[in-house]
Parts: sequence; structure tokens; C-alpha cells
Amino acid sequence: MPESHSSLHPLALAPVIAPPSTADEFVERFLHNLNFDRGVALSASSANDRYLALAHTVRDYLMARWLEDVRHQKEVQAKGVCYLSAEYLLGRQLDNNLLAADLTEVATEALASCGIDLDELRAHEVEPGLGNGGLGRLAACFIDSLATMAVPSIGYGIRYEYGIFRQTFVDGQQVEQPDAWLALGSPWEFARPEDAQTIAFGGHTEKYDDEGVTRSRWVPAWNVQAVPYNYMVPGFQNGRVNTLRLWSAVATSAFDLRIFNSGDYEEAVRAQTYAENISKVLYPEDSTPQGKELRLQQQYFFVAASIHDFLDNMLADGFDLANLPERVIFQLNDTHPVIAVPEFMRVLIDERHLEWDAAWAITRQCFAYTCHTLLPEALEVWPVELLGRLLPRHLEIIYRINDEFLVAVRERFGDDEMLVRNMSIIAEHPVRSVRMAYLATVAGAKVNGVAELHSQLLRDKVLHDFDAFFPGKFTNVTNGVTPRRFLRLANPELSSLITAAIGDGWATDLERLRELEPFAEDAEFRTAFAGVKAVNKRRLSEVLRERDGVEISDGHMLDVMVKRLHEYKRQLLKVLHIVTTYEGVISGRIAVSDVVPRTAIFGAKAAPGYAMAKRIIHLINAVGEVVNTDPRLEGRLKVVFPPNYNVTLAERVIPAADLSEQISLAGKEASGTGNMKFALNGALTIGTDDGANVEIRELVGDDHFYLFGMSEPEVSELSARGYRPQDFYQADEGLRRAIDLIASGAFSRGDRSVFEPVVSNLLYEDRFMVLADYASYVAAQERVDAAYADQEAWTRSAILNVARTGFFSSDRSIRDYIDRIWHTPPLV
Ligand code: B1N
Repeated sequence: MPESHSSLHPLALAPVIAPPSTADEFVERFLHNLNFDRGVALSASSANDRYLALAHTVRDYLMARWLEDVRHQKEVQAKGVCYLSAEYLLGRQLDNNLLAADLTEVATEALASCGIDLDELRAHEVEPGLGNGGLGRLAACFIDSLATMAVPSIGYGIRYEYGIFRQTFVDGQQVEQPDAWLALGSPWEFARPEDAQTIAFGGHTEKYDDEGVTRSRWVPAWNVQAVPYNYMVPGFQNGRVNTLRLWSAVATSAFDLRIFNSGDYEEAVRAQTYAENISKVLYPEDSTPQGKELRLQQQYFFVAASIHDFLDNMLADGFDLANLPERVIFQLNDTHPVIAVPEFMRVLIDERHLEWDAAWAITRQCFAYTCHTLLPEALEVWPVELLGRLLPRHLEIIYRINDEFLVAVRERFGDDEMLVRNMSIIAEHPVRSVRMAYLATVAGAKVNGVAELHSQLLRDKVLHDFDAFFPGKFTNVTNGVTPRRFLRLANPELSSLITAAIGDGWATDLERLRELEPFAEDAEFRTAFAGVKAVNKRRLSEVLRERDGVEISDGHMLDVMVKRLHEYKRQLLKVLHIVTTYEGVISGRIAVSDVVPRTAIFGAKAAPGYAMAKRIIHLINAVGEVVNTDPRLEGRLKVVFPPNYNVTLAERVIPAADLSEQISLAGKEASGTGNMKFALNGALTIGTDDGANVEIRELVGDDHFYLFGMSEPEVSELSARGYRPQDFYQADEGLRRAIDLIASGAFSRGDRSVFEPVVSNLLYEDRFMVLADYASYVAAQERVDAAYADQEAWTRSAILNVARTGFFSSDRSIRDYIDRIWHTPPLV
């Protein structure tokens, strides 16, 4: 850094160059970036050039704040959060950053004066899809809230070269394409190769004598470089900019050289490819990880790099490690980063020479764990054989943590071998494995679920013995969503209407939406609100026409189910409802004039290896093809399934929805966050008593929420009694007719084999009790139809949904994390 010296230029003494502030200055900087960064004249520029130059201009405005915040956070050494997440489903950045910097108007005006339409450039951005679904999107909402609330924090993750696959349909079936989101370059990232970390793998451990004490050390076999890329995370119009740091794997040169020198060029190139594979692609499984070796490599790669980065670069010189708990909390976003626990222990003991007990005392205060699931198959386990081969020292550390834990369990609960086996971090069957959720629970200062019901079930069922052993460790933090992206950006018309009614300030204090309640009784406001919904439907319709060539009919109720395709989420239940209506009309049992015009919109990706999920996608498309073209329906029932549902499409679909489908089997959806986005945008929910639906219903009131289906205790009871889907099939004529129609080949050109696996699964297994909830669901849909006929009353309910769901701001979630888990002060 230049010294303060009279011979230096005054600008060289300023911390950073201040940004311009008028439209003219914006134009100047934009053209400068276009010419000098892209190397093109405006007249010769491509849309990509203009998009990149604009992004660079927005960046320029944020830069001063960013550099200042990075410096300040290091200087004050306040307690901060390191959010460790394998996924960040960011969505497009341009609009968000324009809004955060309060530049939307200036930029619009500046670009217009250059003959450029901002919308066109917005559309040019490829969204960074570095996540699968709710878990990854939650991480993105959280870093937005952390910046907006000025919490000292950094997000750490992986810079996947390929994000979540691009979904296409061929003959109604999902085909995956690679998501080359970096192909045209990302203007939002800053590579910092000088901050690279070396990450080791493999090898063995050896014992050595340390002044009479026998210690263990790791002798790794190979390593890779972790190169960080920084991304700005601007707070909403508060002058704060936090950092998201994503790691990219690069082969180490030393390693290459050794093999190159041995003359084996092919092997050297192979080794390089092997190393760089680590950050190549996001695993496309949501909720059901497959236990692949490369995935464990990814996990260790990013958490090891992050821990070293924090210890090397964020601590003041001479920092006493015993004080780490006052300086940092590592929040583990599900089990994916849990290998950080033994890594942290290894660093403290092997590299920083702390004794075991001292290291463990620190570790137990520096980590907290968020669990996102209840599905047993989603609880990550790593075979000991694999973990020991990849990370032998870590396995030793895990064994010792477990040994000491089980001693304490025996002390407390006596020699109950069954209990000890059940609580062991090491499972013995079907193969000896490490239970990552247990490791996180033993090590974490706190463990939280993501909605009230979910946290309760964690305590009562999944981690019951741990709750007894660690009283007070378990807590709840109900998920939230950022109102900046999901209201301000996604629904500008509703945002203006809200501001006109209650003033601004609600985007950072979402409980203020309560002030809208009286407006539900105001006929003029209701008309304006319904007008906004109509505009949003038209906008969606345009997007779908351009994107997929499909039309949305005027006057239809938009009935939307968008989320990952998973059997527990029960897209099949929605399909059965559609088929029931269709079958009713073609069999003459329902007069077509009695069908309330509806368009069912689906959006869902299936994990590429999840065969049943892919069959269900095929079925939805097949039903759509038949229903949409059958003249007997007179266009009153439509099914639309745009491929490649992602954040960008969500921002269009959610504000246009009338009805939000949240129909998982009770006790299976940990929280859901789409459910919150819909309610906040004035859709009514048809839903089960599951996840955060429970809290949504409590807040909006029973009259404004369509509840159906079994409760979680009823599900458990039916399960214990022995669930027989056949019984429900036999007992319900409508259900029988719907299933029989699918089985008959009516949606597969007469070929009964196509959907036979779906049908027989429903009839003979039906793990998620679709048939048991069918009658209740159809009855609730009839109540929806009746309610929708009274548009005034429907709009009133919709307004109350908006007014009463301010609780679901991710700012409130972050406040809960601070109060219940992190205890971090805001940055001043
Ligand atoms: O996390 C969301 C919740 O709102 C959803 O209910 C929950 O299903 C979701 C392995 C997961 N749980 N587990 C995952 C994702 C990827 C993966 O590889 C598991 N996602 C959830 C936010 O709390």
C-alpha cells in the first residue's frame, strides 16, 4: 500500500476511487467499459458486450463500498459468520445489484440515451444455477439478508463450472443438457489466484514421537489448488457489500511437474483433469445424495479451503486461537460441509499444536448445524472405507470423537448397547459408515430444523436420543425468503401498490405488510390488486409464448406447482386431480360448463438417476398433450409444463399464480420456501399440514388457506397400522376411474406399458400415501373452485395472504439465527 507522501497523486491516497452518480456519468463509464474492457465500439457491440459493460459499470459503483467493508470487517475483528454451503442458487445478478445500488432508474435513463433497452440486457444474463432447489436458494436468500442487515459474514462454497443441468423435453421426457453458465464469462466474479489454498487428499497417517508423546500425522498422496473467486453481495440500499467466496479446483503445478519430468505426458494430463474435475459439476440430486467419491472430494475441498482461508486471512496477527468462539461461527448448511469438523480439529491439533481437549472445546463452540430433511435416505453417510482412503487422518479424528462421545453416553445412560449403537457416529450396517448428521450434532453448539414442525420432529424422532443427551442444543429457525428478489424485483407492480398504500420501508421490515390488512376491505384497493395479478399473468403469458410457444388463456385460474420432482412432494396427486376432472368430462359425469377454467402449471427437474421421477415428468407431459387438445374440454382445462424451471422463471411464475400447490405428505417436507414466495405474492395455498405450511396457515388463518390431507400423527398411525393403497383404490370411484384411465394407455397412445410402473407403484406401494389423501385433496379443490367464483372474496383472501406473511422474510430468519445461535453483533 502506498505510503502517505506529498509526492503521490491525491487519488493514490484515497482508499478507492469514488463512483459517479448521474446518468451522464453512467453513460460515460458504460461506454468506457465497453471500449476499454470489451474492446468494441457501441455501434459494433453485441448484446453480450453491452451486458458485460453494463455489469462492469454496476460493479464499479459497488466497488468502493466493497473494498471498504472487506477492510473494515478485518479491522474490527468482530464476531462473524462463515456460512458453509455446497450450493448457492443465486439467480440473475444484474437486476438485483442494480436495485441494491439504487441504480435502476439512472441505468435505465443512461442506456435509453444510448439507444439500448435495459430489459434486453437483463435477458442476456445466464443465471448462476449453483444449487438444486430450496436448500441452495435459501443460502442465496441468507447472504442477501446478511448483507442487508450488515452482519459481519462471508459465504463459502464451490464455483461449479457446470451448475444444475438445463432441462429439455424430447417426446415429453426429460433430457439433460450441461449448463455452461461461464461460457460467455461472468462479469460478477473476481479471481484471486494469489489467495489459492493447497488441499491434500489420500495417503496414510503415521505415528511419531513428539518429546515423549506419540502423535499422529497425515502424509497425503496428492493435492489440488483451490482458487477463490469473490462475488459481491450488496446489501439493499445500505451501502454494505459482503463477499461470497467460491472455490475452483486447479491442478497444482508441482504435482504436474513431477509426472511431466517422469516423461509420462498422458498421465500428467490425466492427473490434471482428475484434479480439476473436483469443481466441474454440481451433483443434481436434491434430497437424496448418492454417496459418490467425487462428492466427498468436493465437500472436503471447499471446507478445507474455507477454514484455511479464514484462519490465514481474516484473523488479526497473533490472534489467540482459544478466543476463536468469540470471533467466528461456522454455520453448516446441512451435512454437506460437515467434514469441516474433523478438518478444523486436524488444523488445531496437527498444524497449530493444540492439545485434543483444548481443540475440542473450541470446535464445539465454533460450529452450528442446520438440518434440512427428515427423509432417512437423505441423511448423508460415508462408508468408512471411502473416507479412510480419501481422508485417513480425518477418519482417525472422527473415531476418537465418537469414542469419547460414547463413553459419555454410557456414563449418562448406562450400558444400553442398543442405545449406544443407535447413537454411534459410526453405523455398522449395511456397511460401516460415518453418519454425518450425528457427527454434526455431537460437534455443533446448536442444531436447528427449518420450520416448527420439522424441528419438533427432529427432536421427537430423527435425533430423539441426542435431544435427551444434549438438552438445549436443539432449536428452530423457520426459513425465509428475501423480499428484495421475490417481491421488489419479481413483482414491481405489487411493490408499487404496496408502497402507495403503506409507504416504503417494508422491503427491509416485512412485518409492516400487516398495515395492508385494512385495505382488504377497500373495494378500490381490491380492484387495483386484482389488476396487478392480471398484469402479472399477461407478463407470464408473454414469457411462455416467447420461450416455449405456449399460450395461457385469459380468465383461467393459474394453479401452480413448481419445485423439484420428488415422490414425497406428490406431483402425482396433482396429476390425479387433473385426470379426475378430465375423466369426469369425457365420461359425461361432469358438465363441461361446470368446470372452472384452470391452467395447471408445472415446473420440475428430476435428478437424472431418479427413474420414477422421470416417469412422472413424462406422465405430466402426456396428460397435458391429451387434455390440451381434447375439444370436449372446450379449453377449460389446460396443463402447461415449461421445461427448465429455474430462479428466473420462478420470478415470472410466482407473481402470476392464483393457487399455490404445497401438497407433500405430512412430515416429509422439512419447510418449503416456494410456499412462502407464493403467499407473499398473493396466491392462496392448497396444502397439507407440513413444513412451513403449518405456520403459513396459522398466520393467514384457516379461511384463507385450503388445508387437506392427513396430519403427521395420522400418517404415522396409518403407517404403523399398515398402509394398503388398494383399500383406497377400491373405496373411491373417482380415484379408480382416474387410475384406470392412466393404466388404459389413454395418455400413451394405447400403450399400457409406458406408465405401468407408475400405476403399480401407486397401487401396491405408494410410499407417500397419495391414494390416502386423494379424496381429501379433490374435496379441497372443489372448495377452491367455489371460492374462485367469487372474485371479490378471493382477492380479499389474497390481500390478507400478503399482509400476514411478512414473518417469512429471510431477514427474520437471520435475526433468529443471531438471537438463538450466532450471537453476533451487527457491524457498525
Ligand atoms: O431444503 C429447503 C427446505 O425448504 C426443503 O423442505 C428441503 O427439502 C430442502 C441433498 C438437499 N433438504 N435437503 C436438501 C439438497 C441437495 C442435496 O444434495 C439434500 N434440500 C432440502 C431449505 O431448508
